[in-house]
Amino acid sequence: MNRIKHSILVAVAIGLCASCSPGDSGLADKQAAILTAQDAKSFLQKVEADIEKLGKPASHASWAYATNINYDNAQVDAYLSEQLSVMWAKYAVEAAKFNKVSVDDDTRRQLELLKSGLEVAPPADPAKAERLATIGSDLAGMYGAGKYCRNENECFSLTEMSAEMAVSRDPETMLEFWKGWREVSVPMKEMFVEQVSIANEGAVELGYANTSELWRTKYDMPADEFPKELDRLWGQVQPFYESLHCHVRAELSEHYGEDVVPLDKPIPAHLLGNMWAQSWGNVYDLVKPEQEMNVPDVTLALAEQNFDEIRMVKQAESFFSSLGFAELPDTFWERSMFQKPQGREAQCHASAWNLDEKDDLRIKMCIQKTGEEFNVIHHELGHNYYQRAYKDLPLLYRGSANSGFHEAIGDTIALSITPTYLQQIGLIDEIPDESNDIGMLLKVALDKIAFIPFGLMVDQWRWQVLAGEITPEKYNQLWWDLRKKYQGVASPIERSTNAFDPGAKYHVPANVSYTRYFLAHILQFQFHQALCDIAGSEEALHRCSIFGSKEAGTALNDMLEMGKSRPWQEAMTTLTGSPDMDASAIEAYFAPLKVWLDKQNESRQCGW
Ligand code: X8Z
Ligand code: ZN
Repeated sequence: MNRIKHSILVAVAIGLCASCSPGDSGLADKQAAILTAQDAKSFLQKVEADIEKLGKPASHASWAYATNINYDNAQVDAYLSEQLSVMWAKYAVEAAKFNKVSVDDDTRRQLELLKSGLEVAPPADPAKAERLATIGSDLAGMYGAGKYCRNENECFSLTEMSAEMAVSRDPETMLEFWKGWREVSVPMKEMFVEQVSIANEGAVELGYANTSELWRTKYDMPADEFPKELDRLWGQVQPFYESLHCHVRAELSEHYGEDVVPLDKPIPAHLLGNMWAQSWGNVYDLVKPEQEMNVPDVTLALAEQNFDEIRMVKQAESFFSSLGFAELPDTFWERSMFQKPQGREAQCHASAWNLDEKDDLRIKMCIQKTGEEFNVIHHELGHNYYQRAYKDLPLLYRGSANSGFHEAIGDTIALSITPTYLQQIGLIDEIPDESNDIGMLLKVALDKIAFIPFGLMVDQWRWQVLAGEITPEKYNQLWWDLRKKYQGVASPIERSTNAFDPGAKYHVPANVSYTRYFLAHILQFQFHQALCDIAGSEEALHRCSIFGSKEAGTALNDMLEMGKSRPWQEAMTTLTGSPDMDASAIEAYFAPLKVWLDKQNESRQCGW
């Protein structure tokens, strides 16, 4: 579970100390009937102290492993993550003893957060808990060190293949890398199946039907209501997505030929400029309007201005500073990993950490000097500023209002990287006038709107898997059924029976829930809209940048500081004035593009 270590649950990670016996908190001897509200408070204090104590070395071990994947670091990471998760599970069980004790709201909320805090719950059987931790570490290592070898002498990392797929227009090369990367996940499947089975035993011991239910209980509403909430949000975006899909498919078909991209079928997944076909901004050139559009090329601008990795991060930091957030500490610059280290394996998937729950903030990335990665840097720093804002709350409140909030903050800021902002910081010379907006909006939609059904389908798959609703032989088939249903994309080739394509996406072997990104892609537009209002912007939503607005910064910080101390609906209200997640800000942002897309699609047959 500590795989959320990439930031969020670093301290809220998990585990048991070998010296902790079941009676350690002193509760074992007391009958529930005589437990008091004061007992509950003392219990939470002990939980906090013990988890903090073990969480710190566990975080450092995780960092050491993620930035240096080798056998020894895997052992230490697995051991400490096991200790922590077993400790958490033990306290989660104990928390239930207060179910009938009358306690104040704040205590009740912390007890509930303790019960549902794990992502992967270890069973009480020590051998099973150990096995669960080992599988977790091993899967992470397999993904992080994964490579595709064309032959004995020519191997490619995921970073290298992703960079090529972003710019390649050669279907053969794209298919080779697409297939190649999916060889890495074949050997993961057996371990994943075992992990699901052990984790479900642990979930049952905590009182949940299975891990799927555990994952769906974390949203301040009944677990069975939450999927309906997601369906509602998806329903709001779906017509727009289908217009975008229709246009992109038609243009790709024009470029590659109807035999490669048939006009009545899902789009082959290797042609969309991204290893997982999850965001499509890299094919902008193939689908852009015929009319010449001046859309800033940030990748080019970064190269022209000689930006290196550190300068990209400094530039992103300065945006947060302009809102009134304090600068990042010196240790951030000393201890972060900005580039792939030489001579050792590392987990390149970007992440943001707070190692000591104070100010030991860091990011871990293998930064590519592209506009896409400039956005990812803002995304990661959003995590760091959130972590810093809630660091003084009680341990169980140190996290985002709901998982989507953590993922949305940096993206919200990145929505303010408008042409006006780029000109202000000297990355471009002139601000394109409004006649170029369709180009800019199309580029953003290719990244953000195309992502939304992917953000949804990953956990539609996982919830079924984690609930034991489908058998391992059907895992891959279900994955592609959902890819088709939600995204309208298809595997370019028949998948072999041993393929485990979900394992080729970081969050599956890392056990990080994915609904967070679906939510974030809705929330970031709501946050952007609210902040633009607060900043007093009179521009159209897509031209608004909150750069330099201390008012917007203060309003954002007010929400971040709440951590998860209140239901997310309250955090939402604090910033936006409304308790609901809602996609109408997306409609407002992209309004001109929707009109344009519908016109392009007039004589086209859409759907798949
Ligand atoms: O995993 C991430 C971040 C780290 S929290 C880089 N993202 C998702 C992904 O890469 O699949 C950001 C967007 C979606
Ligand atoms: Zn993130």
